[in-house]
Amino acid sequence: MREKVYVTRPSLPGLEEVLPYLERIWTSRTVTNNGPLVIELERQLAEYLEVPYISLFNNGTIALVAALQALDVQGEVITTPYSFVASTHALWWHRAEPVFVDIDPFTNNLDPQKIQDAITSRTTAILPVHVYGQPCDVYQIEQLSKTYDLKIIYDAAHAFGVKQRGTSILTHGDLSILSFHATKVFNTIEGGAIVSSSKELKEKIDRLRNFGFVDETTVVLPGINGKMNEIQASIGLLNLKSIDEEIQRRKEIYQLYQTLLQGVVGLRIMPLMEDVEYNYSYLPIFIEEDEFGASRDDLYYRLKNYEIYCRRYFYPLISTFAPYSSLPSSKRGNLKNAYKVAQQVICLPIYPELSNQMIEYICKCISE
Ligand code: T4K
Repeated sequence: MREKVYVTRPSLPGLEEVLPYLERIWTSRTVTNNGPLVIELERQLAEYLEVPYISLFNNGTIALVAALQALDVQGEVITTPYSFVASTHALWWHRAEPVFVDIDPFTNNLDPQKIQDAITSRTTAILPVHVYGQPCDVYQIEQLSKTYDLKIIYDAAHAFGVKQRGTSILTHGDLSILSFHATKVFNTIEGGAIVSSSKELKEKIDRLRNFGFVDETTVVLPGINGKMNEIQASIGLLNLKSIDEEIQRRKEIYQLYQTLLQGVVGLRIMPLMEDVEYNYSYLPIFIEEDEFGASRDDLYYRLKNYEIYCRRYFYPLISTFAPYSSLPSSKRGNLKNAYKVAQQVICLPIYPELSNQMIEYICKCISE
């Protein structure tokens, strides 16, 4: 029987590498609350990612909520319907009003012109997402932020290590949020982070993730429990050792898929930009039903029959989910590109352990 293939598999360090960390944690009895391993991982990540400050969190969703709190975002926030639902849920938890704007079908990210058209006197911020690690148009978004005095929080859950023009994509905007969930390029099993640009902001964020405490008896902010624990941090420290090889292998896999699928009519792979260093976190393909001869869903279920478990990230659109479907900006006519792309997308399996032989098999199943 052929092995089952999933859209991703978490990279994990060897058990023999984990055990010394566990012994250290057990001996010290410091298991959470800004312990030494969390502090060390923050130091190493800031250096690796080339960012000024980073605050680790227990997951990316709580990091998003804390980021909105840190910047005291209120009123309307412009965001994308084409993302994982956590991007908009964070706005809801913060009681900000999501305003959905259509995407650029080339990058799958917010279209800056449409952002501009949606700005009102109640808009205070933009929450763009670097979907699949493809950078948003950070330069135009920065211009909009200056012109209209808007805060920018990037959901960079997919953009670990991505650079554009030689600079980390995480240095744009007021804050960037990362996810270190098991399904991500770099994982701490569950985890996340906020990248910030000043010592003051990092201090505020660090307080927010620890209930707002400044010291034993002083609470200055309505904080949350967003702390990463020492076991998560140890997995992060170990995974960081092999991250460059991980990304290199993902790149090889991406290129092999590109080669094997390039002749398939009606199938398009997400284009890559020349000035970007990618992390190859996802491998989205887009199916043009008329030319391909089958719908995206036909292909999705057919692959499932072969025990190839792909995902339709990001279908359905966030704007169609019950909490958001009655918003004026959720109207289909407002989100034409997002609707089209969401009907066409399938994310194919990509993770370092995937063999070339399996990729050839997957591509054969697709082109059949
Ligand atoms: N913003 C964006 C843009 C995001 O994409 C996400 C999360 C967030 C914010 C929030 O960050 P976190 O709070 O999650 O840190 C997954 C992940 O749960 C989620 O983290 C991720 N985005 C989203 C895109 O994908 P599911 O429900 O599709 O994952 P799941 O559990 O079905 O896993 C997918 C496949 O991965 C499985 O079929 C098998 C494989 N897998 C998964 C896990 C968890 C394994 O092999 N082992 C595992 O332990 O949401």
